[in-house]
Amino acid sequence: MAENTLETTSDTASAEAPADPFPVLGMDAVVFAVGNAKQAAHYYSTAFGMTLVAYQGPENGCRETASYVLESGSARFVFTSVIRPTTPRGHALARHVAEHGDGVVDLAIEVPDARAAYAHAVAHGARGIEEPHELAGEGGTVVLAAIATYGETRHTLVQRTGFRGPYLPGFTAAAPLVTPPERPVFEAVDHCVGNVELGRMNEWVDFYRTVLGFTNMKEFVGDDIATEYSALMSKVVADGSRKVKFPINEPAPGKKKSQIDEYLEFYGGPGVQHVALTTDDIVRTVRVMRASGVEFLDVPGSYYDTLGSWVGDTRVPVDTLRELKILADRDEDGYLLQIFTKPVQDRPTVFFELIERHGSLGFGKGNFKALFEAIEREQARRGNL
Ligand code: TYF
Ligand code: FE
Repeated sequence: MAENTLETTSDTASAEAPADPFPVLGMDAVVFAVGNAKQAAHYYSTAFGMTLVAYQGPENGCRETASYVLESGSARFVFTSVIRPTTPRGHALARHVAEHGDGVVDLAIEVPDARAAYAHAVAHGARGIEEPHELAGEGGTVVLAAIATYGETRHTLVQRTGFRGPYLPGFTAAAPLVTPPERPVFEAVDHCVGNVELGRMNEWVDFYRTVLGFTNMKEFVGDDIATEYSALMSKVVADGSRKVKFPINEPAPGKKKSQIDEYLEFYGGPGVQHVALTTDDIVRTVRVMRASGVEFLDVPGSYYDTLGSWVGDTRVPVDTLRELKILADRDEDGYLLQIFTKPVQDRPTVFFELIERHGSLGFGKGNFKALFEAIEREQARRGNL
């Protein structure tokens, strides 16, 4: 009897997964502060195949800023610029753009309960920026709260309940700027990478572990790779369901100036380095984007001479990978194809990655040498090596 009870108890315990301390539904939006949101909306429409869906500005009651919301698959980007620098919010945004250039101000996360998420984060050491507050309209409500992360970046926690509007209350639906592509050029946000100062990567990894209940993913760049050629250290944290993945980089002292130091110098501190976007057809995506003038990192032909021998068969023939400068990597779970744009603004700061995953949960560790050498060539061209 006693034995039975005990067994029942332990069976129940092992059948139920431990409750996720910080449930997450996915990325809600990547929010950029830019000098000219109108032109950014045009670039991301024509060059990245995104579709304008919503707008907020002086025409619909916002006197300080203009914001454009663009989508591709489940990915949502918001571009905001200041139109009146004399108001407090206008002033803060103008100062952000003056200091950092165009950059990411907010990695907004959709959660089932924003009040609970905010309370958990603040109770575990997060700096609150916006207390939870509810906005109503369009058939439902949205609860927003925000916490600070590295640099001047924040995480807005977004809870949508029955809300049917195009983005948030206050935004109105907008027509596409150009004819939308028949199929999205990319599908979703895969991961968002932060650059932090020398020696602070582990602090930020601990922040995500304690404040948001995230866990480490196995991929990391340690001392060995760092001193050999990458000049950076990197660890990846993700929420319990792996819907949101945040690698964190710090510079590593090496023979040459780290690409992370270059970023920190030109961004004026820590911030978002790259946003990776998933595609189920990277060849098509890269052809479309190259044809629209997006620049990608160059990869030497020698990379492809040996690729087939270690990466094995991939969906895309090596000759096509070589033509388009797409990288490939394989691990025990499968393989991935990936490519990196050059920085998309004048400062050598924010860039994008396109990634097509076939089982692999990694980040392209096998490509770090080729990738970081390509980045170093770009650094040298800019006179920053
Ligand atoms: O997200 C990642 O970890 C990979 C690898 O400057 C990477 O995309 C890391 C640092 C970097 C470029 C790519
Ligand atoms: Fe990446």
